Amino acid sequence: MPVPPMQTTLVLVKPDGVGRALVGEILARFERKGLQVVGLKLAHLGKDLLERHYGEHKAKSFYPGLIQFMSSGPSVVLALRGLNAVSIVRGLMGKTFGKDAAPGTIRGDFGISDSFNLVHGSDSPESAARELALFFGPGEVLDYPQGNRGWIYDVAAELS
Ligand code: 3AN
Repeated sequence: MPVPPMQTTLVLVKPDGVGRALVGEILARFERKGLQVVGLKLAHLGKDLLERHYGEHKAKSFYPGLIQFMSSGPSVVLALRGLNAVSIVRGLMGKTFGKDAAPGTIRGDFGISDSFNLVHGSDSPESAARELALFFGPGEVLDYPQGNRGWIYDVAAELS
């Protein structure tokens, strides 16, 4: 069966998501959409790694608080794969601030805060490649068959 062109993207369930016991709920939304989990770990992220990850925000006023928050407890680090995975994840996450995010999105359904916004998702394929290399070592992102792919992508119809 042909495999549609796939993207892999980096998602973090941030310390507020872990602390509020929303990991299962958040991961379920990505899985139910049809994205494949190809990397997953729980990690207490260090400041050095976070400073590299959030380097583009270094000059922003919220940066010290962001690093403090993100290093305050464990996060779940995910690699998710699927067709258009980067934009699909961003859509499921919702707008940056919970108070603005639409109902039905993760941030819209579970938060109001600007700072504690539950999830991170790479904002472009280029960012995804950079971030996946930051958070996952060799062999930690796996290639394996997606059992439900025939239903997710209607591969038979693409053949006809
Ligand atoms: P997104 O995560 O939606 O891509 P970015 O890239 O603009 O948003 O911001 C990165 C992170 O910085 C956000 N997820 C949020 O945690 C934090 N952040 C952005 N703007 C603010 C702000 N004004 N106050 C507090 N935290 C912020």
